[in-house]
Amino acid sequence: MTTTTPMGHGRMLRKEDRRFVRGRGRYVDDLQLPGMLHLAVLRSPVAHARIVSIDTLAAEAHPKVKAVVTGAMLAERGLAWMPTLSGDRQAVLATDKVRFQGQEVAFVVAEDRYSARDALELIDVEYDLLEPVVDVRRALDPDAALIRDDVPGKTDNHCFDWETGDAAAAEAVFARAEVVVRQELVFPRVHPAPMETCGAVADYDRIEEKLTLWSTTQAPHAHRTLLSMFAGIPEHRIRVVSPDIGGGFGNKVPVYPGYVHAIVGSIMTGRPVKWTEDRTENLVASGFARDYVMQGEIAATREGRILAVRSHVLADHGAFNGTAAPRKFPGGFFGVFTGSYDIEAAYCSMTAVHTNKAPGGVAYACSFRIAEAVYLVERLVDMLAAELDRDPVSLRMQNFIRPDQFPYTSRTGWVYDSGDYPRAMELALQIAGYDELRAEQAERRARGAGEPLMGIGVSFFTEAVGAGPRKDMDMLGLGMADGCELRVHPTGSAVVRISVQTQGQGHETTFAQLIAEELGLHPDDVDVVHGDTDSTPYGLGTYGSRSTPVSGAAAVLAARRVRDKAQLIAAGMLEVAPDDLEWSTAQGGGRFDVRGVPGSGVTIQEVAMRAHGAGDLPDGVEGGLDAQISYNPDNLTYPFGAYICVVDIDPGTAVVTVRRFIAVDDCGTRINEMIVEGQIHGGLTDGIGMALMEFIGFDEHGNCLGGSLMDYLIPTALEVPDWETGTTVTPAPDHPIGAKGVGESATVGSPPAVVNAVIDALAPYGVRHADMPLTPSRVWEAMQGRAAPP
Ligand code: PCD
Repeated sequence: MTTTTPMGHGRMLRKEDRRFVRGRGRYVDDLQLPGMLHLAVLRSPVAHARIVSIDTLAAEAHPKVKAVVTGAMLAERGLAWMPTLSGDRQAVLATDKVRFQGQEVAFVVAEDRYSARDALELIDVEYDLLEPVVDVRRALDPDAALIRDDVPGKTDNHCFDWETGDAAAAEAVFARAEVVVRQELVFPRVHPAPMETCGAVADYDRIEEKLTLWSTTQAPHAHRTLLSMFAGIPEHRIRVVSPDIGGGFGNKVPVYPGYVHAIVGSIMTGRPVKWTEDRTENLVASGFARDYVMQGEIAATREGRILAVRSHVLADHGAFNGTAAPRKFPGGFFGVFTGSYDIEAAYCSMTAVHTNKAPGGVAYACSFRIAEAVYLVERLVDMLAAELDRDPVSLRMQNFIRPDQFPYTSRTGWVYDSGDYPRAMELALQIAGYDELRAEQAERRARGAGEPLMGIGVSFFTEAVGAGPRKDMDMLGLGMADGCELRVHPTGSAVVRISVQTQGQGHETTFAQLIAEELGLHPDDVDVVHGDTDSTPYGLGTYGSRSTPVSGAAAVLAARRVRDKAQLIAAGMLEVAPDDLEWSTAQGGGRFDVRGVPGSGVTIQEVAMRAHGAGDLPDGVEGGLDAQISYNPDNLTYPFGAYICVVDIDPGTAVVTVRRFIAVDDCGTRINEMIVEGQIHGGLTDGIGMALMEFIGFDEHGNCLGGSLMDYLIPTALEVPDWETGTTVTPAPDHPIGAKGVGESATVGSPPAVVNAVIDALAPYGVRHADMPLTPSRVWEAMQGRAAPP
């Protein structure tokens, strides 16, 4: 359904779907290079153990095996440990100890995938078992085993401490507050679980001394820099290509040992080497998300004026800190935990620890820990509403930051750029028919036992997305800016090269639309090149919904530069002053006309031909029609939204059914309405998954209990309702077209709406809180021993 083309912004089918729906996508595992070998990884079966010995003789003797590599062999070359994007270090292969179940211990390169896997079974590793640290609350106990004895001087399992806000100010407000609500809230360990697992093909050319790495990365340029610094290969001799990606969701931001294995394997054998994870490897050993135990407190007056929010977070970062967060923000953007409310004081302290679990803490569809922050404050506000016997909507309305307060500096120092919260909330209420829903709920409760327990949950969120600015934000010293390079060809079609990397978001469509809108071209006449470091400008990649806020801005500004140059050329062609020209796209394409004389001028295509063609250009104007930009944002963008979830709980089985879900999102100007809706639908599905079923658990030995999709449940079409969406548009003041990021909004905003709905349904049982995932057994437990419904 294409409704508002020919040009620029609006609903438009995705260009990339022409190949995806025909099965012509090209993913890393589709690559077949001549002479390519296959790599398999031997992983630790235990969570914590000293490695006594590794015997690889039998594996080496396998007829199809080309190389067997252990940590000791890497250590000789200084490659046994690599830096993580958060400045920790991580074992490429274990040398001394294994520190989580699934950790990489050795790898085999063989002629085919089956032989490589078979040979793993021929490797004999002797482990000396150590006590594992599994319970995050016990990680700092004096008798807890020391996990990171590889770090000189380390004596306990501390990862980092961090704080934000004003402790004294918060304490003063809490001391005098009339009402204080406190609750421990656990946001459990979950996994992004992209459809495509991680993988790579490395091809080291010994003649050219050049490495090409095709990999499932969300950040090809950052990976290239990190690999160069770590492996000592000059950066211009590394080409990282991220082809089609089957979903990233934050899982493909870290540099994984497997990528390095493939590189080492190729250097050793002189042949291309492919590594592809299976599902269990992806779930057990690649970047997880969340895993926060949060002590939340909210203070208010009896009239419902929220005064302060305070929290302490115990964060489980696993064996190595595999988070990718800007360096100054080890706790990510958790600082937005004051939510969408105008309050007097806030404070958060965070203690992050190591445990014998997979490394991670990746931002799974949230801009660096914003999902956790929003969950904290939105649960607390609901609990406060219950405490004060207030409607959760009216309590939020009373405390919202008002439209006239923007730009608004929060108590933790974040400058919210723009917003109109009451308008979004009201639209959600209207779509939901909120009053009728409450009336229906009252009726059902009055009818009593046997009725499904009906719950209505509300959440309101504000996100901070689009990292940089580079002065505040970097990873490993690399500033968070993004590049764009635009070339308009003589016949007026264009190629735009961007530094961000799409994983399904539709950049090949939306970036073409951005350029088309600015230059008056049809989006089909603009091709988007991305994901190849050899042919795109530098930038830090796609995560934290930063592509539109950062790279999208770069694209618009590059197009405007091209248009400015086109204006000079057009003025020369028409023999008038540039200021006498008027730009328009009203007649189906971009053109410059002499002011006040429509139709008198030249089209953008004619200008493009002149820019490259015969004849003189105005003085000082170079030939060609190109521009290049590296965009450093002034601020983040702050999308927001109002969500309402309606659930029914079967009182006999405690199964939760999401009956309706209303989502009003404001991401400023929308480039492609249809893509934005798709992003929201996907994110809402993620949110229902986290709220109701997703959970990576461990037994007391540190065995991962979520290692397959039979155990780690993710939602399907059967568990989700028909989404009801609504839109408000509050343009971002610092973005050239007013767009804010949206890719993660729904994942961030929806879990508290679902949990609030479930708790609301259980109100007659006196249930105040229950932790995610709200599986039937958890809901059932919450209902036990409590008052039955009337
Ligand atoms: N848009 C529009 N408008 C506006 C905004 C936006 O249109 N205003 C669109 C664009 O263009 C794109 C999309 O939408 O296409 C999105 O965007 P953004 O928000 O900017 O974002 P990005 O950066 O692009 O992306 C990223 C995100 C993230 S971050 C995540 S998680 C997820 C999301 O994205 N992932 C994914 N979504 C998605 N989808 C898909 N399909 N797949 C995937 O994987 Mo992270 O941090 O990584 O965790």
